[in-house]
Amino acid sequence: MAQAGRFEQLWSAIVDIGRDPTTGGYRRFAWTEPDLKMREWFADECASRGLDLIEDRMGNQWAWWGDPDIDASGGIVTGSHLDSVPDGGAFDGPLGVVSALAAIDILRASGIEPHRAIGVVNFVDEEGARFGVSCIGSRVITGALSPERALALRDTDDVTMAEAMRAAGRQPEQLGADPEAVGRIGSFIELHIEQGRGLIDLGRAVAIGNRIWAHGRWRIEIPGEANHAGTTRLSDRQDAVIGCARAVLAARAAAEVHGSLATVGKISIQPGGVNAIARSATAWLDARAASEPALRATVAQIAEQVAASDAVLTEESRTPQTALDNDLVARLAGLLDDAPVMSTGAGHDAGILANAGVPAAMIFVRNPTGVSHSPAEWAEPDDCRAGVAALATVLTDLAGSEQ
Ligand code: HGY
Ligand code: MN
Ligand code: MN
Repeated sequence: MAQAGRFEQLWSAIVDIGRDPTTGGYRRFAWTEPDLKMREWFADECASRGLDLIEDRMGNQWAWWGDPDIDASGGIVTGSHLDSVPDGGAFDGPLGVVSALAAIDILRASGIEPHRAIGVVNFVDEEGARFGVSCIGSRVITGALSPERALALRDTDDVTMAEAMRAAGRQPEQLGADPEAVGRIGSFIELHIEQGRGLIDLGRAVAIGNRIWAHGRWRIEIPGEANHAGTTRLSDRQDAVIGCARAVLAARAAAEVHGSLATVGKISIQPGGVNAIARSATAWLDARAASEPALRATVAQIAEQVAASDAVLTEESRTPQTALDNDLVARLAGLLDDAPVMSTGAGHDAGILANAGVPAAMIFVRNPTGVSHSPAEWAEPDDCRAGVAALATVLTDLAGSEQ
């Protein structure tokens, strides 16, 4: 199928950008060179399709086929993100952007003339891998995150987001809520690789996403007393790493009690000497649950447990349990041969937009490994093509068109 070639051609152009040759994982952190290369690739592909590319105040890239401003109800937008977690997989984010471009190619090859503008978006810094807060691009433009807080976020080299954006040739002082950009979205459909095993077990290539679990990130700061590892009696120690270990085990215990998920995937120990008892430690907690009460109870239990180490727990970001748009989900189910409908514990820009009142839904593509945020993440070419075909069907229907 000619269009299949377009998907492979798009995919092969980015597959090496930001990939670590030793782990096979990707390091495409916001505003770093790999991210800028992905943004440039996106701009070139949009230009080659005659799409009008604009950047909003946050640096999100929007490529339009048709003018979204002529229709008060806005355009039909699809897309996702191009940044990654450390050693992330190839598909988380890019599959949604590549599939959006490939779906437009299918519509054009079929002679479709959309009655409503169709947009493709690349949301900046969805993973929050560099500055610690996820979905920055969609949170800032919807007003869910203040520009002051966003610009002051720092990476592990103490570089602020403002400095990183400036170094990438952007004007961070413009950053802020962008009702104009958000107002152009009539509906948002995000295609994303499934980050779990649902579709394998169901034997289907594509599902529809209707709900996103409540989730958030908390920083746990544990104090200690620096001292010599070889001369300090155990009874005289205030070892921050012991407190850190308690936090990690408390997270797992609370998740087991409340049927939620709690993870500590990042720890920083100061000063970090092999023969020095740590003066402080920081652990970042990622907690998620299918319901708000379960998430609250999980975090409360962890907070209680870490208090014993005089630790301070601070919320860094939070997304409430999010129901995507029921009408849109039902319409997609009708269009996609009654594809299964499923919730996800993974956060997405679609969820941030939904919480800002934008009708949003998701399309998931089967991941035979069920693994994500890891180089092991995978999607078969046929399933990728099934995702593109599903997206093309949905865009054709939503953009209201005739051949
Ligand atoms: O963390 C998440 O759920 C998403 O990958 N940002
Ligand atoms: Mn992700
Ligand atoms: Mn993602």
